[in-house]
Amino acid sequence: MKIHRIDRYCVRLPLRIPFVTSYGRLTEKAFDILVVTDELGNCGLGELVPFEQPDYIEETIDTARIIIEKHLIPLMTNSDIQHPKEVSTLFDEVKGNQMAKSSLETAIWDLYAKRKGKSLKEYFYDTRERIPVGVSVGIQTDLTKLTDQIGKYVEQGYQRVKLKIRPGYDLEPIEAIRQEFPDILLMVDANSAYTIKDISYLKQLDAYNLAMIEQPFAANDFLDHAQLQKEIKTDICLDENIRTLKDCELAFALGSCRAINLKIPRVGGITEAMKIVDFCKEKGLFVWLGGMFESGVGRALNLQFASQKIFTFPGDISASDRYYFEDILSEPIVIQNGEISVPNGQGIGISLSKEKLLKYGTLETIYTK
Ligand code: OSB
Ligand code: MG
Repeated sequence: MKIHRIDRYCVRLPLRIPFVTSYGRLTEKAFDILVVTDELGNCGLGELVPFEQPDYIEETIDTARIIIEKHLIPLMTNSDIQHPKEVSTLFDEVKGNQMAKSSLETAIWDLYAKRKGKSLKEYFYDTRERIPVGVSVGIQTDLTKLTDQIGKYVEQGYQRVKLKIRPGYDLEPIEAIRQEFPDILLMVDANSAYTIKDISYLKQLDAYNLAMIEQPFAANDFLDHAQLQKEIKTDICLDENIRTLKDCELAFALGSCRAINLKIPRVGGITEAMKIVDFCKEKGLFVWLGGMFESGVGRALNLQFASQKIFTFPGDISASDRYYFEDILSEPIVIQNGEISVPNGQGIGISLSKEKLLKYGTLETIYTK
């Protein structure tokens, strides 16, 4: 396929409620939508998801834009791509920068599926039409407000709650949630806020029937996580650590975790994500699909990928209105009975609302042939 043009919408969507994690407070999500146009006029869509601050991982939206324009687009447009699986190999000479890579790689998958007149999920194994979904809940120090908020999500049908924790905000909110919702599928995510010194403290989390504890320690630590997993009964899940299949192999070999939060952008796109799914299947490592506050484009991609039946655990894939007043799609993504339907158009299956994109963002052309 020939790439004739790449356009970029730079968008900022205000969040309905500020989202607080162990590393900061987010009131608005900035993201780019890349539109890759081929010689026939088909358009592939990709979302660029990194934050503005390098606090979750190193990449930021600014660094990713430079990598895309200066390094990735030239690699992609100087070669004749026959299949989207070639893109990650083409990008190999650029180290790291997975989210930048993913924005283009996933756009090429979308474009390829559209050229073939297929839905993206047709390229995955053993899929279904409706996906069980969960919700990620930010730090809310007023525990009455916290349980009220969770009550609303439970009413809307969300099948799993992930609570963000940090030192000083852990046992108490978990206790409050368990008092009100003794049976919900509950997990916690520390976004690297603890250290090995906290192991004996963290062992108290075993008392709350948590599905898993996500990323208690640093993003580049495998050894301390392995030590904790040895001493604690609850499954440890790695998020920030997992950028490549190699990271999964290392985590598995060392026993650093029993579960992986797989995010397509954090591993550089669909091709690497598929390899990780295969590895997890082979080794019996539990894998589920995470999120990055995506707008409708990234959300639709996540739904296509999560259509694979291996994703039994409700992912961080909520409806458009969980985070945003308005999405940038012509039709928002909605939850029904705790599930979201996989969009069934060609490619990722959705269409953009140009009106909403321009209400919240700007449009520029970043490549022409
Ligand atoms: O740690 O999983 C995380 C969002 C952005 C960055 C990191 C994380 C998250 C979430 C929310 O927890 C996931 C979502 O609902 O999109
Ligand atoms: Mg996480």
